[in-house]
Amino acid sequence: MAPPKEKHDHKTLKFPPSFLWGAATSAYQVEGNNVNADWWDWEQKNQPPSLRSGIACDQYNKYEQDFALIKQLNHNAHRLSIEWSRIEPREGEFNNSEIEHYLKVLKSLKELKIKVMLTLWHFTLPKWVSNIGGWENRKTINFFERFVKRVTREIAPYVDFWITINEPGVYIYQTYIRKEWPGSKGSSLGQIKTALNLASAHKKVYRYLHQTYPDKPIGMAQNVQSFQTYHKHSLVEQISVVFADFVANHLFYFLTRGTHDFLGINYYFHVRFQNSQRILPEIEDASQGYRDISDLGWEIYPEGLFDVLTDLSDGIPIYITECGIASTNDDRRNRFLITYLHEVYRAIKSGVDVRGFFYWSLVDNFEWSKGFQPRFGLVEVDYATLERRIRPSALVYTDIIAHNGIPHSLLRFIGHTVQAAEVLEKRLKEELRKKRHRPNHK
Ligand code: IFM
Repeated sequence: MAPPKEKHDHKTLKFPPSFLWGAATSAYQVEGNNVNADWWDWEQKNQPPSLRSGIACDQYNKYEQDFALIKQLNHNAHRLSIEWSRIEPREGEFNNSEIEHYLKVLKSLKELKIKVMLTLWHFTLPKWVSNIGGWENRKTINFFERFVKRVTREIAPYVDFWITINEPGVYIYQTYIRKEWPGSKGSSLGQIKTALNLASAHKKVYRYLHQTYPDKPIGMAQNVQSFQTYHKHSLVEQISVVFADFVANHLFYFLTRGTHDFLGINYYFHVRFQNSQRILPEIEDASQGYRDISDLGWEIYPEGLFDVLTDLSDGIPIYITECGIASTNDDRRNRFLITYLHEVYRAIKSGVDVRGFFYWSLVDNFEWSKGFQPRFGLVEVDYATLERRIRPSALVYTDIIAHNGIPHSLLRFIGHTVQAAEVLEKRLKEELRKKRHRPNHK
């Protein structure tokens, strides 16, 4: 595929040639009317109408329009998923017209010369699978494998990279620990079974795809997080960092070792452990005053991306399969893109083999139990009319793509970030000073 036309500028921080630049979505979050999925029923029972997915962005019908935007914005790659519950709405009954639909979707990306990264499972299950216990039931592994075999037979010619499973850790956390998502039976054993079955499903499907389509790299999209202690010399906080890093960032890779052609990394979270009066340390709430945060209260911490990339790098290529910010008025997205990509650049310069970046998300979409309020899109969706409007930050990303790197003209934003960081640092110091003077501060 011809790379986007590059602009020459000696001061540009250049990325490797043939770097993939794109955005990501998932079927349930953008398509609309996925009535055969477990989420659909759960929403009708548990969520007020404003938090139900409904027609979502209607991308099921508007995919050509959205893909034209991808082209217009100069992306050379796109990550998307297919919806199992559409393709196999009842056990063993495959809906050919839905397979046809996805063939059209994928073909239209290929006609635009866009590299396709396809996710085979992104959080939603057909109702009939959820009725037998979902991923807690070992049978789901074989059902998933059968689905993958059936559908990839047809769509494989239009796919360049496979992602087997999206964010197994987040799925378990939201379903079993937070209990904010459908599927929880509330048992810790269920949690463990789910983790092991997801790992087995990845391995099974990896082996099948690897053998059948040897030229198409396969990975898993993992939510990885950067961790930090709040007080450098707190042993409890140090232990928490090591433990959390293993569970969140390494456990799934460990369970599925040997079955990754690349590491797919979704990066959103920087976590600071803060020793408290309790036995276990607390996680600092970044929205309490003096951190730079997104609309969801998630800390904006670009350096964490450098840390996880250098930590996970072990010779396997890495694709950043998701990284994005919820910002309704788009005010922080420019700086987000530049500073996070600057960290990717630094990681590459340090020897990490990063080969692509997929911003989350192309368009605003259904953010699961939080509904449509969080706005992650490079493109705004007006949910009343379903009209799409390109946000200014999308053009900053386009500029970066056109330079295949960060041009000098954009680097000045990083200067602003340094200033902003200094302001935050002063506020933090002040906060710590106040804390030290609190009578019961340890
Ligand atoms: O919207 C989600 C996506 O489904 C998985 N990764 C994180 C995104 C933002 O929360």
